[in-house]
Amino acid sequence: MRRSDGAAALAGVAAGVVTLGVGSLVAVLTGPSTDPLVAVGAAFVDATPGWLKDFAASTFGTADKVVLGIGELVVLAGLAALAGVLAHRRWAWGATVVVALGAVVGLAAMGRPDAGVLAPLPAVAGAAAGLLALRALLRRLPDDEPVDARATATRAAPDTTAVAGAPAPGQRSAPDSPFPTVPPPGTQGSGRGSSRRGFLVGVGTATAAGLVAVVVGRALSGTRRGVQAARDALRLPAPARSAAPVPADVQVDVAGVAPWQTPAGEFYRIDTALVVPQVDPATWVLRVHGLVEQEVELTWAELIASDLVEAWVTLACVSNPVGGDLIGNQRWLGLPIREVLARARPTADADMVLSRSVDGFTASTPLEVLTDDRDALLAIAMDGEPLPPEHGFPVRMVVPGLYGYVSATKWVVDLEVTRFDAATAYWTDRGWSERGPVKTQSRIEVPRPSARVDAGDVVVAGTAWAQHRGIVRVQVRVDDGEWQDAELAGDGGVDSWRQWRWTWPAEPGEHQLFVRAFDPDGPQTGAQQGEIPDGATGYDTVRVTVG
Ligand SMILES: Nc1nc2c(c(=O)[nH]1)N[C@H]1C(S)=C(S)[C@@H](COP(=O)(O)O)O[C@H]1N2
Ligand SMILES: [Mo]
Repeated sequence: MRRSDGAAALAGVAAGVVTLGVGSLVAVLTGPSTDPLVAVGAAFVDATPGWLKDFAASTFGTADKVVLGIGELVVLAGLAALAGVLAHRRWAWGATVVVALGAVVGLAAMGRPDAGVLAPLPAVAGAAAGLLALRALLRRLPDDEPVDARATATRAAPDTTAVAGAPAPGQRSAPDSPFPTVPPPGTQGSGRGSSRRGFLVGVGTATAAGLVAVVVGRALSGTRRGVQAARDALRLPAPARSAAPVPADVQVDVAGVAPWQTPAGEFYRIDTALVVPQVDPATWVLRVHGLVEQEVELTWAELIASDLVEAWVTLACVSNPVGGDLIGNQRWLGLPIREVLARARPTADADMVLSRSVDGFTASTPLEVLTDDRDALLAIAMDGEPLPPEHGFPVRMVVPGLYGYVSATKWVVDLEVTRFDAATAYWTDRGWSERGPVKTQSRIEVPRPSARVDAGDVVVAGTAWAQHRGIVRVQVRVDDGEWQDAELAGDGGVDSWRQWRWTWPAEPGEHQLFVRAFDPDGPQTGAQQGEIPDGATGYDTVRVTVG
C-alpha cells in the first residue's frame, strides 16, 4: 500500500459516479433498461439461480430490488476504487478495468429482451467519461509522498502495457501539477495542503456532477412521463358484463382480518423488472402466433372496443409461504383470452400458450385453461382504474386458478400458441414446475402469532382460497384436539378467496391453533412442503398465550 492509494481509490469512486451519471443521461435517449445500473441488475436477476432469488425474496420481501441496487453500488464502488488505485500505478491497468467494466455493462444492456441497437451506448459513453474523469483526477493527486520516491516507484518497471499516448498519472502529476507550490495569498498551509484541497475539490466536483446527472437522467426519462400522461388521459369502457354482485357479508367483522378486496395500492408486487416497463397504449400490440390457423394482431383500440367483462379474481404467487401475504383479491376488467384465441384458431396439437411481456418475462399456461369458460382475461383495469404501471399497464393477463408465474404476465405483448414439450417459460427454466395450479390454502390472521389473549371466547379468523374450485368448508384445531367447523363469510365466487371465523372457548395456557380449508374435492393437505417447485403446502398455525 502507498499513502496515495487512498486518494487514488477516491478518484476512482468519483470517476465511477461520473460514469453512472453520463450513462443515466444517455439512457434518456436509449431507454431506461439501458441505464448501466438497471442493465446490470436485470442481467444479474435473470442469471441468478432460482434458489438465490427465492432466498432474496423471502429474506428481503419485496425490498429485494432496493437491496440489489445497494449491493450493486457497493460492488461498483469497490471496483471503481480498484480501478483508481491500479490506474495510479499504471494507467493501462486501471484503464483496462474501466474498459472491461464498460464492456460487461454494455453486453448486459444488449442482452435485455427489449434492447435496441443503441443499447450499449450508455455504457460506452459512461466508460469514456469515467476514463477522462479518472485521468483528470489522478493528475491532481496530492503530493503526499516525496516526488522522487513516487516517481521511482512508478517508473520501477517499464510501462510496456500502457495505452499509447495515455499518461501514467503518477508520473505526470508532479511536473504537471496544476497547483502552485506557493500557496495563493490568503491561504495558509503548505503547497501540499493546497494541492490536497485542489484534489478534493476535483473529487467533490466530479462526484456532485455525476450525481446531478443521475438525478437529471432519471427525471428526464421521457417515456415514463409520456406513458403516465397516457394513463391519466384514459377513459375506460363500460363492461359488457359486470362482475357478479358481491354479498354484503364477504367481509367478516373482525378487526385484523385482511380486506376481502385488496386495495390496489396494497396489492403485492412480484416481478423481475428493475424499472417498471413503460408501454404506451397507443403503440401496444398483442401478437398471437405459433400453432394457429390465423395470426392475429390486437391493438389497444380494438381491445377497448371489444366486449369487456369484469371479474373478481384472487391472484396468488407461488412463492407465498404458508400463512404469507403474496396474494390479493381484485376486480379486473378485460377481454376473455379465449376470444382472441378463437380468432387465431389454435391447431389440434397445441397444448400451451407462452405469454411474453415487453421485458422478456414468459409464462406457460395450459391452452385448455385459456379456452374454457373461466374469466381468463387480458386485463386493462383493476378496481375500475387503468392498471397501475407496476401491475402491468396497459395490459396484463389474469387467469383464475393458476399461480401468477404461469399465467399473470404483466405488460403482455405476445402470445405464442405452442406445446409444453416445445417451449419453456422464465421460471420453469429456473427449476419451478411448468404447471402451477393454485393449491387450496388457508391462513389465520387473528389472533396474531404470539398474541396474549384473555381466557373465554376468543375470535379466530382469517382467509382461505382454492381459486376456481371454491372454498366449501374451513376447520380450526386447537393443539391435538378435534377439527372444529368455522363459520364461512359470504361467497364472492369460486375465483375469489373466502373469509372465515370461529369462536374459541379458550382455556388458560399456551396453545397452538391450526387451520385447514376444503375445496369440493376435500381438505387441503397438511404435508409440509416449501414453495419450490409448485407452491407451499401445510397447515398455517399460530401459538397464543391465554391468560
Ligand atoms: N412481465 C412480468 N409479469 C409477471 C411477472 C414478472 O416477473 N414479469 N411475475 C409474475 C408473478 S411470479 C406473479 S405472482 C404476478 C404478480 O402480479 P402482481 O405484481 O400484479 O401482484 O405477476 C406475474 N407476471
Ligand atoms: Mo409469483
